[in-house]
Amino acid sequence: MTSKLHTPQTVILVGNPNVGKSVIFGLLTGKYVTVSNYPGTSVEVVEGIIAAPAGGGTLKIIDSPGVNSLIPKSEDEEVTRRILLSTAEGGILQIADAKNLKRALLINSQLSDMGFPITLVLNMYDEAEERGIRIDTERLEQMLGMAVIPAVATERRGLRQIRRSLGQFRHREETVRFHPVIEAGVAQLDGLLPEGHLSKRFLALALLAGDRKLLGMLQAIQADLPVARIEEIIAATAEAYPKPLGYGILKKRQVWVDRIFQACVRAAKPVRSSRREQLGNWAMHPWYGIPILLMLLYIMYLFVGRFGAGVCVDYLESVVFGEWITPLISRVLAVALPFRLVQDALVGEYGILSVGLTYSVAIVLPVVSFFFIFFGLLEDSGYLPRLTVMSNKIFKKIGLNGRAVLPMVLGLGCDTMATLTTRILDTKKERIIATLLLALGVPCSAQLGVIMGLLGGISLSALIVVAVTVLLQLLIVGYLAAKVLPGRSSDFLIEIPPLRIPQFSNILVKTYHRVKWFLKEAVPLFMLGTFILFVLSRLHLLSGIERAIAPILQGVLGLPDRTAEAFILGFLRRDYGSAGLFRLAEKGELDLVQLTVSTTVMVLFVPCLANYFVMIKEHGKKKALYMVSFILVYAVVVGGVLNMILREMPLFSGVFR
Ligand SMILES: Nc1nc2c(ncn2[C@@H]2O[C@H](COP(=O)(O)OP(=O)(O)OP(=O)(O)O)[C@@H](O)[C@H]2O)c(=O)[nH]1
Ligand SMILES: [Mg+2]
Repeated sequence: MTSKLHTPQTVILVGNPNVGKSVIFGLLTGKYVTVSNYPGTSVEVVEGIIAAPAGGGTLKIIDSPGVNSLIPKSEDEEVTRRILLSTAEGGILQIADAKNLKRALLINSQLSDMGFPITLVLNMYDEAEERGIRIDTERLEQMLGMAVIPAVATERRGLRQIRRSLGQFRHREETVRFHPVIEAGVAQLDGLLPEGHLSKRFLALALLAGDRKLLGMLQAIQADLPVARIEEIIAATAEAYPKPLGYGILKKRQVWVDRIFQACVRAAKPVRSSRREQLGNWAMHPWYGIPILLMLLYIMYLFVGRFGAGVCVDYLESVVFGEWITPLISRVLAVALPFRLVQDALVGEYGILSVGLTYSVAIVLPVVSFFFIFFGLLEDSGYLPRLTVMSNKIFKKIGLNGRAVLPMVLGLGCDTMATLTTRILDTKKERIIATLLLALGVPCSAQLGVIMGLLGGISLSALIVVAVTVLLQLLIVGYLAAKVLPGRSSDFLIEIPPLRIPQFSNILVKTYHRVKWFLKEAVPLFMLGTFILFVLSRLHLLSGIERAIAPILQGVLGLPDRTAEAFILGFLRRDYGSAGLFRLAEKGELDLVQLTVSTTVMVLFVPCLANYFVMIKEHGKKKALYMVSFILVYAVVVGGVLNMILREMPLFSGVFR
């Protein structure tokens, strides 16, 4: 094999999912990107600029979503392929999980075929060593014709070599040769494909392997692409080859991978599984997994609900805001701005400060922060993919791949982000169902915290009724959507990372960034919502709106008119809507049944504004509108039925007395 040195302007971090690309990106650029212990953390491309190591000029570093193949199956893989297609002068820093070298070699061979110069980082070397895996890196360098750097990103081991390597990528020119029939097809396609920086050999192989989307993308580059002729060649090659072409190409690559793996990797006798591994296995067991899940939920309830929403909120609301901040502001305002209207707008019944700020900072913020810490621990431990495996059976019943559990659980952090994460799902149908269910019935951290802390504090049975009702709706709607929507579901496949002890610093940084995000995105909306209520009440429109929807509120849901306020706030953010309900309950305007019904409707109610925008971005205006209209009607119907049951059935009314 021949190789030559190459200095690129752009360095793309590419690799299988969950191998430490984002940790390395963060170390190289100093820029924050989310790092978690489950595949599919990064779903979008992030860029950073650094000074070129050789001195002079800058380098652009790009972090990409993890891929298992460069012939994409899911949207996140598509994102990575697109960035490879569009980066002209690029070097690849391929990040591999040293204990899973075979998978990395497979994409290494595809990347080489694309024509990129590459450096291979064997990350997670610590875990490979623990498992008795020995890699002959010199031999690997020779066989691959590229630099190979062992690294432990979380301990910064290997970082200096990685930095130095950024100036020097080696170009490998020859890779796997395929069956003569396939090679003949490649040669024929060669003349028809557009000149570009991606090698025509790779394009031809991808087309033969059945990558339909690629043809469209190439057509966008070259309008007069002889599509018919290309399809003819693909068909003729497929005809002449005894097996599916994609299979033949993959098999040959695997032979190449195995040869290199055999030559360079020595595995000691497999060590007996450790206690941590055992715990990891229990966590995904269909039976043992359940007590573990319940225990975690209970710990979460104690940590977020009792401590965060109880102790911390009490202190912040009654002491910090109630005794210090609000009176202080009122006093200052009385002197500085002695206008009744301004004072009302700031500290009145719908005051931006006395209500908007107090509610977002004194009530929702502490709850959300505690949730973020707990959730970060779950993310980094590697529990979430195990939860996915455990719940796969149920999810399969409702037509969703078990992988969809991940976006659902992430939705508890933030539905908007989770809607983006649905990209890891393989089929359109699954993405739509997951997006719909997220918008329908997965409360976000803030709303969950508010409900758990406040409703749980009033009545545990009410909390359980809300939870069971909402879960039931997720199952029903998921099941029906799977039946009604066209399209297919895919097979379940997820890699299970080892259980890891979360890194304190990562939890801290992650929570900090999430809290910052909350302050920046949510708090202004809270204030805006309060202001809208203030204006509406001043213009005497609020009572008009309340009267207009009274037939639904009173007639169907059995709720007082004032709850309209909370639902108006709910359009902006559902957590704020829920907080508004509790405010009414505190004032004695809602009884327990009404609080339970309204809380349930608020969970099922329309997604928050940000989530709605992401739905439009991902699925288009029409589908987003359909989903939201459906959800709105459905929420009211479920609330109506729940109201009837709770009022009429002695079994339930007993619980609520
Ligand atoms: N033990 C060990 N853990 C590591 C190492 N590098 C990264 N990790 C952990 O591996 C997990 C995944 O890291 P990420 O940087 O999010 O991985 P990624 O490749 O960006 O993942 P995706 O974006 O999902 O494709 C995190 O929990 C890291 O803390 C390492 O060298 N050793
Ligand atoms: Mg990542």
